Amino acid sequence: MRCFVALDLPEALIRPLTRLQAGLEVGRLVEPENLHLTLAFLGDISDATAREVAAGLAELPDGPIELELTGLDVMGGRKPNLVLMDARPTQALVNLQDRVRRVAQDAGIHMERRRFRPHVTLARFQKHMTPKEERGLAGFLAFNAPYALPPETADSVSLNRSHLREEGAIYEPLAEFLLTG
Ligand code: 3AM
Repeated sequence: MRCFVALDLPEALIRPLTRLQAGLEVGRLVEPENLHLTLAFLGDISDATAREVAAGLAELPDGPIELELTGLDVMGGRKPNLVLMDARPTQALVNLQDRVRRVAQDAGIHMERRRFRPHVTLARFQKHMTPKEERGLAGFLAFNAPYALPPETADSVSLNRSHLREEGAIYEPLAEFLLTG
């Protein structure tokens, strides 16, 4: 199973994000129920390993965290393939990500040492954007450039399975863990 661990978004952030997405007329939008902040991508793991990760995540509670989305950006170099909202890498968020990585490593998963850039993906583009998509994206960014949201409390982490489909990935929550314990 292709799995990842995410910080679930508070309702109060989902509404403004879907409103923002509505202005993006190109690319494939992430469905409201699929909006999330990835804490760790686990890759292809067995059921047994997923259960081990779930057991570790159940030990996570350390209190809810403040999640602040600070700005709209694109990722993917000269040919961006993601539109995202960056999250402020607060100590609490970085610590949470560290602890989730440790849970994954303890379950025997090899974790790549990539710099953590916390973000919420809003839309994805095909590898090669059409000129129309490039213009649409440029217009959207120019119109919405300084876009930040006030901090909101995030209180749950989920273990998800990602089903890759031609029409886009479908995320299936396998387990949810409240940070409030
Ligand atoms: O939802 P976001 O964009 O944060 O990009 C993938 C997505 O992140 C990421 O895991 C999330 C759920 O699929 N992902 C996919 N393959 C990955 C990989 N090989 C990856 N992250 C790191 N390494």
